[in-house]
Amino acid sequence: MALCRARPSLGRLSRILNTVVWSPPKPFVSYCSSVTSAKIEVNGAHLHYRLTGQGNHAILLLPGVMGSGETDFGPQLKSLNKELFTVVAWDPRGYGHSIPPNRDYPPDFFERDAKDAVDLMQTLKFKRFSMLGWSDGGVTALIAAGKYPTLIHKLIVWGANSYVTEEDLKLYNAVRDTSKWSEKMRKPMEDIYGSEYLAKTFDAWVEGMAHFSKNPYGNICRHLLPFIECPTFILHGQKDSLVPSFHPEFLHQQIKNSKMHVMPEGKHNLHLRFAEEFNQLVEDFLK
Ligand code: TYC
Ligand code: MN
Repeated sequence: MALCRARPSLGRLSRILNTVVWSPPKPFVSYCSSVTSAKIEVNGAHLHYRLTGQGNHAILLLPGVMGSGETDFGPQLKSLNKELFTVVAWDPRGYGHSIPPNRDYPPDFFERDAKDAVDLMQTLKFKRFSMLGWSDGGVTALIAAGKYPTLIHKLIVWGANSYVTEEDLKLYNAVRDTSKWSEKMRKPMEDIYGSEYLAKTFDAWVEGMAHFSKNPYGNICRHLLPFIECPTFILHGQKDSLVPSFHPEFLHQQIKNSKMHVMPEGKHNLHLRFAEEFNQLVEDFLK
C-alpha cells in the first residue's frame, strides 16, 4: 500500500514556535488520505473502483441501481477510518465508469454482480472482506454472502430486499419514467449517463425487477439467506418510502447472526443524509 512522505515543515514560523513551545516529534511517514481510482479486468469487464485507506480490514462498498462509488459513497470514502480499513467502492458493470459493457438485466443479474464483486476483491488480493451494500447493492451483497460464506467477514445492508411484492412493483413503476424524477435525483445521473442511457437502463431495471415478481414468493435471494454465516447488520430508515419495512424485518428473521437498527428520521439515503451517525454505527459494528 502506498505511503506518503510527511509534508516538509511549515517553515520559519513553526521553527520559531517550536523553539518556544514543545511539540511532539513528527513521524517520518504519514498515511495518505487520498482516494485512488482505477480499472481492472474481471470476468471480461473492465470494472472501475475507488480505493482508500490502508487498514487490515478490507471493505467493499456496493452502490444502488445505476450507482457508482462517487455518486453513492462520498462520505464513506472520505470519512471511514483509513488506518483500520481499506475501502473499495466499485462500479458494477454497466454503471458509473464500468461502461462498456452497457447494462442489461438478465434473470441472473444480481448473481452476476455478486460474482463480479467477489472476483474483483480476489483479483485485488483481498482474500476475505466485509461488505456494505445499499439497496440493489445490498441484494448483491446478500447473494455474495450466501454463496461465498468463507470469503465474507461481516455484512451491512440497508434499503435491500430479498423478494418483490405487488406493493414493490407499484413503487418501481411510480419512478419508472426518469424524466419525471426531481431535478435533484435526475441531474447527477444524467451528468454521468446522458438522459437516453439513464431512461433506457432504468426502464430495463424495472422490467428486470418485475420478472422476480413472477417467481414463487417473488423470490430474488430468499433461498440464500439461511446460508449467510457472517455477522450481519441490517439498517433501515423508518421514513424510507421506497422500501417497506417488511423487507428488513424479513432479512433479520432469516439471517441467523443478524441485528437490526432503525433510524427514525432516515429515508432511503440514510448513509448520505446522516453520514456521521451511519459511519459511526458501521465502524462500531466492524471493529
Ligand atoms: N433498489 C433501488 C436502488 O438500488 C432503489 C429503489 C427502491 C428504487 C424501490 C425504486 O421503488 C423503488 N437504489
Ligand atoms: Mn467510479
